[in-house]
This record gives sequence, structure tokens and C-alpha cells, in this order.
Amino acid sequence: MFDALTERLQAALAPLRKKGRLTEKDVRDALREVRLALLEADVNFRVVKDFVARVETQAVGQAVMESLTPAQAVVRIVRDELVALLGGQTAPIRLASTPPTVIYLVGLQGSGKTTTAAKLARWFVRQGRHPLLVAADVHRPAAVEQLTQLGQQVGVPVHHEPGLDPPDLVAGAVAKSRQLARDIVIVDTAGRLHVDEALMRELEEMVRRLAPHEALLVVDAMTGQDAVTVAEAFAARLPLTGLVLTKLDGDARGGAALSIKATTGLPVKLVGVSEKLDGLEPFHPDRMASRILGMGDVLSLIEKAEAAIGEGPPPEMAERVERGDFTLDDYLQAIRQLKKMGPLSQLAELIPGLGSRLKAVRGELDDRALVRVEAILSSMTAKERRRPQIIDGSRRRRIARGSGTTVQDVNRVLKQYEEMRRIARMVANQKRPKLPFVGPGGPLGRI
Ligand SMILES: Nc1nc2c(ncn2[C@@H]2O[C@H](COP(=O)(O)OP(=O)(O)O)[C@@H](O)[C@H]2O)c(=O)[nH]1
Ligand SMILES: [Mg+2]
Repeated sequence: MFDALTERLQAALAPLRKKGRLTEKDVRDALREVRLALLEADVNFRVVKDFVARVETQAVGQAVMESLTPAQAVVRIVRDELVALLGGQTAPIRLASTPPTVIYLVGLQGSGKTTTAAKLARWFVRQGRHPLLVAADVHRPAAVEQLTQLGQQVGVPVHHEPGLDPPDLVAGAVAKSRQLARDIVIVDTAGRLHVDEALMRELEEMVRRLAPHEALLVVDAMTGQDAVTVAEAFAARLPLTGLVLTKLDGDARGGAALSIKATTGLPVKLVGVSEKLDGLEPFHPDRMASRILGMGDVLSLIEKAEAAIGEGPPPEMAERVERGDFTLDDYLQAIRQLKKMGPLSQLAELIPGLGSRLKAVRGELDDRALVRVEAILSSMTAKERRRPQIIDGSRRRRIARGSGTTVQDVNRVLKQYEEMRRIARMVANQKRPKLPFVGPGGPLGRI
């Protein structure tokens, strides 16, 4: 996420750290680089100007110059102002006091409305709620079909009546939600390639017939500060309550994310971080600021781990691992949990301190290797996983065939497993419990 920006900001601030005392010139030089970094990331120029001015007023102050660690003080100011720029506080999705809560998703075609509708539905289901999706993009038949399929994947009913206009359709949505005992109504709307009058009229009419509690504008982060123009056009006609920034996993430069709150006044509430239906996250300005500055985001990492691992490994597995006696079954489980945490390259950027080494580390993290190891382990029988010593030549050939890999791949996985077990035993003997499946020789290595 925003790799280039992170790299440039770090480079801009690095010279400060090399000096014990800072002069005003040092600070101004660094801020000039910060300014260029932001402009290059396609942040709105007025936003950049205000931002740099605010940082400068504070950073050339006496308190900073005379502090024991002036460089840190400057970085802190940059971070705090970045948090403010991104909206300050986390802006939650507000639920109606009397259900159902009505949430509209609006935006240009291709911005990610339909995907976000399904992601949001899934997100609510996981919170124990009961959403209803409304397929109000009736102009393209494929759109209804797309939402219907996504609804099935997340186990959420989709409301649609062929031949009905969107305003009439949404007008009946609350009755439908009551009938199906649903407490949240998520309306997926039509988009155009650009903002046009017919689209706006239709949306206005829909909002008149069914008032939203949340009207979220979905914007593609890849469009940079063009997103700001789109947001202003929608905000002029609709009672928008917030934004969803999608495709943050792509090579977006950061312009949209950093400009949009300041220019529209609307908070970013959610971000889309993958095409998959679990790729939706609440937007936390403070965590995002840390990430942009390459400081990592430990809180998100912990949350991901907790969500993936749930209660943690079963106690008997933990015990076995501690004894240095873990099986191929344990190995398989560990890999599956690691996979649930998301793409390895995305996890890397949450780890503090990787900073400029992030790119190199990313190159080494290979999700396909993980998938391959999983395929190989899954192609073994339960007995083989418990007693790997019985895996002879013919079994190896069968496992390779079953997993679409080669015998060499299977050999490598078995060798890695032996190595991990050896390390685990060594660790157990030193009475220093440590997870053996991460680190050299672990599933992150090449197979
Ligand atoms: N990588 C990535 N792709 C996304 C994200 N959100 C949506 N997409 C993709 O963007 C394309 C358009 O999404 P769609 O929901 O159909 O957009 P709509 O026209 O606004 O309804 C699809 O290919 C989605 O898979 C995201 O957060 N990350
Ligand atoms: Mg759509």
C-alpha cells in the first residue's frame, strides 16, 4: 500500500535523524522533500500546502529545536498531522436505533460498489447481524446476477424484482427486510462511467423513497485525486455520510486517501484491500498514518492473527510443539492459519521496522509456495501425516500426482518438515518454546 510514498517520506525524514541538533534550515529542507513526496503521490496541491504549513509552524518551534530528540519530535508532528489529514478519529458505520439500518452504496461504475455490498454483508454476518442485499442496479442484467451470486457466497438473501424501477424496488425493501427478519438493508446502486444527470436523478428519487442511515460513496483509490471531483459531484446531490476507498491493495499512490477527507469533509469509513469477500477493513486514520510512514501497524496484525487463529492452536498441539514433537498435521494446520491471515506480502507491511527493506522482503514471500505445501500435505492420508516415515517412493509419487507437484517438491516438503522438527526438538531441549514453522526452513522458504 502506497509503497512509493512511504519510501519517499522515509527518505525525506532520514537526514534529520543523522543530526543531533536541528537548524530551521534542516527542517525546511526535509519538509520540502515531504512536500514533493506528497505531490508525487497525487495529493491535492492545496491539501499539501496546508499540511506542510501546519507541520512547519510546529516543527521550527523552539520546543522541537531544543528537545533532546528533535528528529523524533519532527516525525511525530508529521505523523500527528497525517492522522488529522486522514480524518483523525475512526468513523464507524452507524446503525439505526430502530432496525433496519439502511445503507446505500453509490459511485461510478467499476468503483467496487457491488463487491463492497457483498463484503459489507459478510462483515455484518460475522458480527451476528442479518443483512439483506438489494440489487438496485437494474440497468445491466449482469449486475443483478453478480450480486445474486455474491449474496449466495456470503449467505445473505438478495432482494430484486424484475421489471421494477430502482425507486419502486427500494421502496419495498424495508417491508421485505421485516418479512425476512433482516436488520440491515444494503442497497447496491447503478453507476455510470462518469457522473451524469440521469444517474443523479434516479439516486435522488431512491433516497426520497427510502432514506438512508448511511450513504457511502465508493471510490477507487487508483483514480488518485480525480476521486475528489467525483466525491464533490455526488455530495452536491446526495446526503453522503462517508466514503469507502477500494483497491488499496493495488498500486494506488495515496492521492485519493490523503486528499479526500480534507477536500470533501467526508470521513473514509471502510477500505477495500482485496478482490476477495474478506477484503474489507474499517479505516483507522492513526494506523494508516503509521503505515504510510513505514512504522508498521501492529494492532492490525494482531487483529488479523486473532481473527484467523480464533482461540489459538488446540492445547494438545501447543504441547506437542513444545515437546518438539509436532506432526505433519500440525504443519498443515499452521499453514492454513497463516493463509487465513491474508497474502504474505500484505502482512509484511504491517510489521514495524521493515521500512525500506519491505520490497526485498516482499519478493521473498511467496504465497504460491504456501499453497503448494498445503496441496502436498493435503494429498497425504491422515496416517501418512501422523507417521511420515511410512512415506516411501511409491507413496511420494502418488502424493505428487495428487497435488499436481513433482516428487522433488514432495521430498523438499518432507525434508523441511524434518528440519523443523529437529529445530523444534532442539528448542524444546533448551526449554525455550518457540514456534518452529516460522523462520528459516519454515513454510515461508522456497520449496
Ligand atoms: N483488488 C481489488 N479489487 C477490487 C476491490 N473492490 C472491487 N474490486 C474489483 O473491481 C471490479 C469492479 O467491482 P464491482 O464491485 O463490480 O464495481 P461496481 O461497478 O461499482 O459495482 C471487480 O473486478 C472487483 O473484483 C478491492 O478492494 N481490491
Ligand atoms: Mg455493480
